Amino acid sequence: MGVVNVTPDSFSDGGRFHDPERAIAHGRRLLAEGADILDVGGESTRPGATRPLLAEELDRVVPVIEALAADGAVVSVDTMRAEVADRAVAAGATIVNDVSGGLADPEILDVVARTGARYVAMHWRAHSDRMQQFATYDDGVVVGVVDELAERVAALRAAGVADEQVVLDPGLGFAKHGEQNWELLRHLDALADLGFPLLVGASRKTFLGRLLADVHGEPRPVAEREDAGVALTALLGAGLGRAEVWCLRVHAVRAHRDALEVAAQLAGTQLAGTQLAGTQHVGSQLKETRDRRPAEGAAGRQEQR
Ligand code: PMM
Repeated sequence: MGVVNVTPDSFSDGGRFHDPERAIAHGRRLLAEGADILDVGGESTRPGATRPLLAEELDRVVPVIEALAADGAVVSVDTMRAEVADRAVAAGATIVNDVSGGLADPEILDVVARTGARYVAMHWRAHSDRMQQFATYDDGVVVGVVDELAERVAALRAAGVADEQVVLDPGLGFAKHGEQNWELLRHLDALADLGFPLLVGASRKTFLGRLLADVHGEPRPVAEREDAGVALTALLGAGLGRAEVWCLRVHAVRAHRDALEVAAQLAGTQLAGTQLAGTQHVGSQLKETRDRRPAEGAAGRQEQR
């Protein structure tokens, strides 16, 4: 999954693709690099971020989704808002990527149930302006994340969302401090035991920067974390997370794709059968979902993650 942030303030790509035309061009470039999915987002979720207005978010993402979906791309919308999810699906998105797992705007679950879109439920506790205050887990981060994602699954089922629509995500960097992210990555099997495909978003995040801190303890800057992210992709591809990862959300698609090719080759498997397991299979399901969609649509210094 390649990231297309249509935001003026994303921590990882700093507003470079804020203009819709540039965002569309960027999405096309990521497709050419081998992305299976394009994740279009209009709200930055870096720690400390304030939220855009609904109208701003819609203006940012809808034209980009329309253009990329018209190209035939599988598009996901990165939003916490029901209204944005609804309009995005009408514009051609087939996946709703909700970093709040339905907690920020519970009506998003009704949109997902009604449209049949795939739904990524990420582990989340609070909005970005205060989320790092919530990084306490009484029974450890793995148990906490698994239990809270299980609650989200119950809410999804109650709203009428089918299990086949659901993907789970540990939410690296969201209400988690450095080591907690590694703990989750070492125990992805505990999440996989919930019985859903997994999505992992580690790309360029601060826990990688902290790992590579300089002698003064300063985290490695965002622009210099890519190699560590690619190494992580290769190792997850090789199974070191102890579970199959259905999807990796990354910024520099080509390098990560190459890493997965290497891991698959070394393991003697086909890429689609390993790290991006089910991508082709799921891709055809997604296309069916899109085809089933009703024509008119269903209705100071900033901290880094
Ligand atoms: N991380 C970010 C945004 N959206 N979505 C999912 N499902 N998982 C993530 O880890 C995730 C996400 C923040 O990163 P960005 O600012 O680079 O987009």
